[in-house]
Amino acid sequence: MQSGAGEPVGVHGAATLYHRNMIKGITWVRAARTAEELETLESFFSALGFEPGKGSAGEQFRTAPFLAPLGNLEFVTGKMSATPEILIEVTGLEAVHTVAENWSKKNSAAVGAGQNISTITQTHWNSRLFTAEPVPGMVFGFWESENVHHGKPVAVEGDLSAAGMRFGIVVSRWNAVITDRLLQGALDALLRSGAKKDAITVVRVPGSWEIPAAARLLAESKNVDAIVTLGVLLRGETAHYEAIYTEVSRGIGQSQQDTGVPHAFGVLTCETLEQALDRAGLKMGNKGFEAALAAIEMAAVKKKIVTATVTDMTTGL
Ligand code: DLZ
Repeated sequence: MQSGAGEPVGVHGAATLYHRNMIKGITWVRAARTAEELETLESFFSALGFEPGKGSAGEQFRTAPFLAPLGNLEFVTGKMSATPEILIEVTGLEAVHTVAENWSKKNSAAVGAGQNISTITQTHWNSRLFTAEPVPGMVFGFWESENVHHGKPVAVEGDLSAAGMRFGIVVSRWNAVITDRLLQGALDALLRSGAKKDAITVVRVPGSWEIPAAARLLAESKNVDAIVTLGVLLRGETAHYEAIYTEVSRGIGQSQQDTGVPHAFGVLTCETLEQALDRAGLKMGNKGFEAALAAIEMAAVKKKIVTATVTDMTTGL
């Protein structure tokens, strides 16, 4: 069956049509009993690295959404272990467990928190799981499949561990009110992902125009595994905006291709300062953080591809 916007896209048996384009996502809503509980939950899920969503608030309520890249509904019959209703699939279960335990130790004074991170145990569904109860009565299961390809097409992918890697960040001073925030975001992502402070070199350049040249010098120094480029070009305030943007993006791309060192692109192109602020941490995430994650992932992908054997590279799709 042809797939198109809004059309049925699949047939299971004779009559089961599903409309992939109409289903947007799953939101599980759970009421915190007090504002303090809500704050504890926010603190817990932030510590675990969940991306915060855009919450809402009124006179009598406030929401704290957290986003995950994937959501499923799953129904079960037959053998059902005492599994929490909410299961969060992760990669690196031990690392997540450590973060949860550390959070728990720091927050033992919070409402009921501090006691309830279980040990990691084996499940009967070929996975390992631990449970966390950051506030009383709200139990979350964190699990990792023993099949590393669970739930995803088999592919060579980089993970998001920056441990043992070296990074260069090239950041422009032009519009520093924005680029400083991008820099903070990038540093936050690298450090949270396990990079050491002394494994990060920050190079400041006058404006975006100068980013490619500095990035290339860094890449050619062979002292970094990946580079994060950060700048902002404001259309309204930049004469020859198109020409500058084209050259900056071409130069960064060319440096990446010529040197083989991954360069993440964190140069914002915005109409206004307000738009740029939104993308530097106010309303639309922090593009510096995102660029740094891309740099980590690409450095890891490069390492895998370079060191892989033919068997490693056979994805068996
Ligand atoms: C000159 C200039 C202008 C007008 N606008 C911007 C901008 O919006 N963002 C930016 O990063 N840099 C700008 N610059 C500075 C140039 O990138 C460059 O630093 C100078 O032309 C000196 O070579």
